[in-house]
Amino acid sequence: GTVTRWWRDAVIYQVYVRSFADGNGDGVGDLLGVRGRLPYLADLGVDAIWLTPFFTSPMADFGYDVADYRDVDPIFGSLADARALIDDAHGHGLRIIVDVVPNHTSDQHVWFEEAVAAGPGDPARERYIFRQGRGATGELPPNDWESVFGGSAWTRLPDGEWYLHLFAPEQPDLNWENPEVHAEFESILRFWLDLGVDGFRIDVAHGMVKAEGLPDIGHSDQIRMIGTDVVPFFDQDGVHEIHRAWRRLLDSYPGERIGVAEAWAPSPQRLANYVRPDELHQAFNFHFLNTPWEAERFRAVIEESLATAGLVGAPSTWVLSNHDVKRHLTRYGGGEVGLRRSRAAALLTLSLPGSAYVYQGEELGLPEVLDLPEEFLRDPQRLRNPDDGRDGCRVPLPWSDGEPHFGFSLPGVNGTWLPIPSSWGPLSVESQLEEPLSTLNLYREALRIRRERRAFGEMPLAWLDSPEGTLAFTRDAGFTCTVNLTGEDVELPAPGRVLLASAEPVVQGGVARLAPDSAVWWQRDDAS
Ligand code: TEU
Repeated sequence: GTVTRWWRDAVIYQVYVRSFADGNGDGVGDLLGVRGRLPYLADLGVDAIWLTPFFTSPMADFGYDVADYRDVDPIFGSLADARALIDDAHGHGLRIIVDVVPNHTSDQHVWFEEAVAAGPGDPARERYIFRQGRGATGELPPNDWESVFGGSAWTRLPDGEWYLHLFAPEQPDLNWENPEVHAEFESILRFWLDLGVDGFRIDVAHGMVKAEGLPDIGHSDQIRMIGTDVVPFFDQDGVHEIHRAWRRLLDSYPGERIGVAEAWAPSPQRLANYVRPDELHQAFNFHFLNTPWEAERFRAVIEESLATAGLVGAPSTWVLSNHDVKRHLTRYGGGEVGLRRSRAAALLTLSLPGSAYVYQGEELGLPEVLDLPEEFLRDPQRLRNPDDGRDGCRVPLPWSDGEPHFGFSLPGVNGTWLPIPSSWGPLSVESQLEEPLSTLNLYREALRIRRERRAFGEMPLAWLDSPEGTLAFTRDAGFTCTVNLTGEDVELPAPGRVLLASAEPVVQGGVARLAPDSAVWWQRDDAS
């Protein structure tokens, strides 16, 4: 088909299906709910939607434990709903990316049930990673690997064998040494490609291949957010063969279907290996997730990311938040300061070269919910660290102030799966649409300007000299972005007229006074 390279500067909106919109009135978001809100997403101005897993699942990890990759969990709807959603989205000019989870299945996947029933030595166990334990009676795990969610990465069955799970015990790791696993996943990808999806977000794309012999690590502090450690279960060279095979499969379909890697690699260079022209199209750039609010730190991350992107010829893919991390408004200090900074961060990331991911609710300036009642907390990651749960970034969206459950659910519902804070009325979509300077309108306007300048994403960035604590760079024809990351007003020569601002600067006699923690998009009028 025609090569549009649409993904190179696309803005992709992450829908956490469970918390986006509830179409059937059970307090849990679903595909029908997403379908009903497609006009909102089209109007917002994003190019594509990434849907988090909606496949059949016992929900031990809220859908990242898949029991049937070719069907929809009843809580989210049906296969017919998925078809209708894909078609409607395309009707609105929105592409659909689905989440594929190839590192592990659910423990209720038929393959795992067969493996457990079959017993030691049976070929059914070779789809997973089963081993004998150590110690006199095999009472110790086969090696010292720890699960990302805490505790040993091994669980023992009553028959004495242990199975590997890099995440929860309900998420047994598949054995990618087994050709049957490859064949099965290629068939799953085809299933969704045939239904018309435009690509896949590949969960734990760095994890499928484990080092030969499953060697011990020998030290405990194993996994970090952006791993600097080399561990025998992440980022093994062999994983690239899988992604190359998937790229060939994607390329055999018309319309540029993409793969985006959720990969954690020990260096930007190692991460770049996932986005070679014969491999995946994108890999999330997670560096902003732990960049403190300091101009020098942001500049360093941007420069390093652009340099790596340049090396591999694939654009960077900026991320401020997702369903696994504390929302950036709260990371940036919360309250008024957090809001100011997150609005500025939006204009900064949306004017960088490459593609950007927007996590649902960041366009509303939602904070992390830090005081959810104990009885609602069910994220398995809490096992590892009670303060590190991911529930607070997964609270349902407020759609309208006046309605029960802020319009997330239908009126008759008792409650939403996580309660929406009563203070969120003014943050609702409806309220913000009426407020010209709202965060939602800031995003809508930014995305409109981006879309008008189709070449925007591909143009190189050139830094301008600017006062300490600020960033300034130009892009295409006379466009400049300035960011003031200090808590004070800062003056600099006005680089044009104001196109859009997270907080309006004062411009007088060619000098611009930038408000604290603010970003401004400027246009030089003499530019062609
Ligand atoms: O996340 C992979 C992953 O490594 C996360 O555990 C991440 O490091 C952590 O949550 C950061 O706090 C993916 C999914 O995004 C996540 O929701 C799943 O729980 C996980 O895979 C297992 O499928």
